[in-house]
Amino acid sequence: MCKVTSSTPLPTQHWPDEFAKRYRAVGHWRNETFGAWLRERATAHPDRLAVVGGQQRWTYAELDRRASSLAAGFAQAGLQRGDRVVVHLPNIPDFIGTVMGLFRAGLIPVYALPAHRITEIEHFAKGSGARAYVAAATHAGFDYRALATELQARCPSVEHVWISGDAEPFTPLDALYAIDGSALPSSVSQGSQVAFLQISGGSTGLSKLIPRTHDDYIYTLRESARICGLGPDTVFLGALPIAHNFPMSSPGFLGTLYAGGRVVLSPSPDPESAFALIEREHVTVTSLVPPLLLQWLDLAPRSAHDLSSLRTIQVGGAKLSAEIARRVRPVLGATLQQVFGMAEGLVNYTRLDDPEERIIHTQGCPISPDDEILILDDAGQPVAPGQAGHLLTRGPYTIRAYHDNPSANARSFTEDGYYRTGDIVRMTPEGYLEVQGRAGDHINRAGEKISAEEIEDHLLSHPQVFDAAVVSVPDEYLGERSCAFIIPKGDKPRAADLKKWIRGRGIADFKVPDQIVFVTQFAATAALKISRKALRAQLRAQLLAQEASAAGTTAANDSTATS
Ligand code: AMP
Ligand code: DBH
Repeated sequence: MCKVTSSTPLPTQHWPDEFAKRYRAVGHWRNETFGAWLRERATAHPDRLAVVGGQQRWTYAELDRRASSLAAGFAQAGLQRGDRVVVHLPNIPDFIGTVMGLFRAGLIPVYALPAHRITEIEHFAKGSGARAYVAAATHAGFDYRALATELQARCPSVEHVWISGDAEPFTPLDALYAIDGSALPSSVSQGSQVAFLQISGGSTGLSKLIPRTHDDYIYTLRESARICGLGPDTVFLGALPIAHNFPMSSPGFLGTLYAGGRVVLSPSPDPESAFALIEREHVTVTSLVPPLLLQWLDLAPRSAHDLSSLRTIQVGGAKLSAEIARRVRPVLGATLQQVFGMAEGLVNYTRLDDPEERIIHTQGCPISPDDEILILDDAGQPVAPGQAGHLLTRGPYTIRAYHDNPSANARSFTEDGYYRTGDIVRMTPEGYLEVQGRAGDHINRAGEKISAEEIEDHLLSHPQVFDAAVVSVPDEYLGERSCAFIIPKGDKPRAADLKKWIRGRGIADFKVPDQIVFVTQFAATAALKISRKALRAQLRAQLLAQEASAAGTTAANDSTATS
């Protein structure tokens, strides 16, 4: 059952004064807000197309008008400045209309992915103290209205539900668009206030909520748009779910709108849908995760669609192999840009004019001259130049704390405010980062991060599971897949039933283990003393060795070194 709103603190994000002063003095933070810059763009070029999706084509003036209508509608319903609203929408114009409306009203969106289900949504609603939920009626065969009903039963603090599309029994979002919001101010917020809560990939346990301010996020939009060469001619294709931080802000749909360009939304990332839109809308840039890039590279040579408008293909979210990186320009005729970022802040880009080898082999360098980077060994000492170590960072757009989560904050931040990214990187002499792997135990499945612990907890509540360990396994296509090792209790369950059961727990499909291996025990030695981390490493090594011998390979598989 959800906590009531009043007991959930208003999200904040603070940098120590000396940092905040400096970030303002050098012009990173300009007290710009989302509501205000949208109005400025709509005034400067009202008739330019801003958002294209489905049958809809909204100009900047139209987007601005819709944002005001929704802002007025949310306020009329009783929502108050600072209230949190879970946004659970796919790639449709209503996503952008909704978040812009929330910004204008000083409400705080909490971004959920379309793949999330009741368990995750309840966690977000509860953790943020949300008072409202906005979703599409259906998407990809799933009915979000049923989820909304369940959510309200579990979380009475979620008083309002608005639905894009056929809303019964809830209120249609469309009804709010009919409200006249023209008397509202363009913004009621300050740059230093929290604009939204982003979701962490969940390195340990459940996802954490990431409060980002107008000042810090708009700084990344402005600089990302500059680094990526965006302007009025830019046509950005949102192919990945745009609730992800990458297609949202690096530079993503928000960076594109900030730069006065056009956002085209693809309901699905598959190359068939995307290629048709690229041809029709003359798309110039898009962002992909490595497995999706593989699909695009595979289909492009056989596709009848004209892709010649593409200038930049951004790839990030998970490590891109140099071999695949090399194919981007010859096959897609566009410049590859590697993007290594995180919803907590730090974003690195290869620059468009970097030498080809640097674009192929590195994951870029930070956005800001004020991004501070530490690469430390296990003992917390700086590594020698060029050596691999733990990446820690702080800067003008990297958070200093998660929302309302003291234990995660104690783990994830140093006393002097550095964020422990969990990534293992090395730095080239030119100051570019190469991601080597990560220290933690999450699974990076095609860019979606899955916490091993979260899935183990689900498995452990199954009556026929005695113990469970979930590990990442290298996968040719996904980058990594998840494998659950299970010690059964009593009768061994069937793997397929276990998967079905875990899906029935109401979690995102990408979290359901790809592979299940039953074992009679875990470590043969001192099982009680072995750490979870060491156990997972051991199980992964065993599996890889078995697979290698089954494939007749004699070479030791060393891929665990990076995991
Ligand atoms: P999240 O916490 O969900 O925002 O995910 C951020 C994490 O994704 C980073 O800390 C990295 O582990 C991973 N990641 C993002 N981009 C890349 C990339 N280009 N190469 C390798 N790993 C990446
Ligand atoms: O994986 C990510 O979270 C990510 C990748 C690229 C990200 O948040 C970003 C760029 O901003």
